[in-house]
Formats: sequence, C-alpha cells, structure tokens
Amino acid sequence: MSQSEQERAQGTNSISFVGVVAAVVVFAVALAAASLLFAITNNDQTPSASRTVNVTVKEYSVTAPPTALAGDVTFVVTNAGTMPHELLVVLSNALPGQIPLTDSGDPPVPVSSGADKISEDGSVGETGGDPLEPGETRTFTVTDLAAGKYQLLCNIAGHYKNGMWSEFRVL
Ligand SMILES: [Cu+2]
Repeated sequence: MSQSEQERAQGTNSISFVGVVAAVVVFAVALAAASLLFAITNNDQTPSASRTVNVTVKEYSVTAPPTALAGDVTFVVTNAGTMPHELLVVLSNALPGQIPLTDSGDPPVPVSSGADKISEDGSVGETGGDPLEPGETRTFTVTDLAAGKYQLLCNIAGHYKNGMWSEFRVL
C-alpha cells in the first residue's frame, strides 16, 4: 500500500468512525426522547390504574397491592380458596392484623365472651351479600374512598385472627 493509499484508507476509516459516532448520538437522543414520552404517557395512566385493586382471598390470607389513590376505587375480589370468604375495607389505626376481636354473629355484634370477629363500624365497603364461593370473583366500588390507613380483611368467624388481612393505604 502506498502512502497515499494509506491516507485514503485512514480517511475512509475516520469518516466511518464519525459516521458511527453520529449514529450512536442520534440513537441515544431518540432513546432519550422515547423514554421521556413513555414517562409522560405512563404518568398520565397511573392514577386510573391504581384505582382498581385486584384482591385474592383464601385460607388464610388476603393478597392485594399496598396502596391505591383516593377517589372512586374498584375492588376486584377473587376467592382462590376452598371455603367461602368475603372482603371488607376497614378504616383503622390498629397495627396490621391487630384490630381487636370484640364481636360475633351475623351481622356481628359486640359480645362479652367468645368474640371471633372485629367490629364492622370502620367498614367503608365490602363484597356484601353472601360470602364468595370458591372460584367466585366479585367487584365492588367504594365511592370517594378517602386517604388513610385501612386493612382489607375477611370477617367470617375466626378468619381475621387466622391471617386474613392485608395492610392498605389510600394516598
Ligand atoms: Cu375468610
């Protein structure tokens, strides 16, 4: 290779190098723009997404997201267990799983002994009616659910004590 051929070759190489750098920069800018667009779009969609709360109840647990946004919140409750369950949304400052058992019966009323349910005074919404049979899914909406500290729980006799609760904050 003569010196002029080497210069041309180097020249070609440096043009290619500049081309690659330019392509990388264009790609990076496009990626940044795409990320920004996604962030904006995603942010717009977040509020409605977190006003739908999917809940699974079974022996003996309540599985749900830890938070939702205040407003009209829809709960989609599925009984994945082998016995009937229900779901209540209860406003409470008690520690998770520590709401006192004071009641019994259906509807629950205070009792002096043999309590196996919590008081439903703090309940702001529930599946209602008959408990959900195994495999059943039921939806209910709490209108204007206020910010605060809640527990999602099953108040069938003994079920709360056995672990059917989930800490839930409305933001
Ligand atoms: Cu239950």
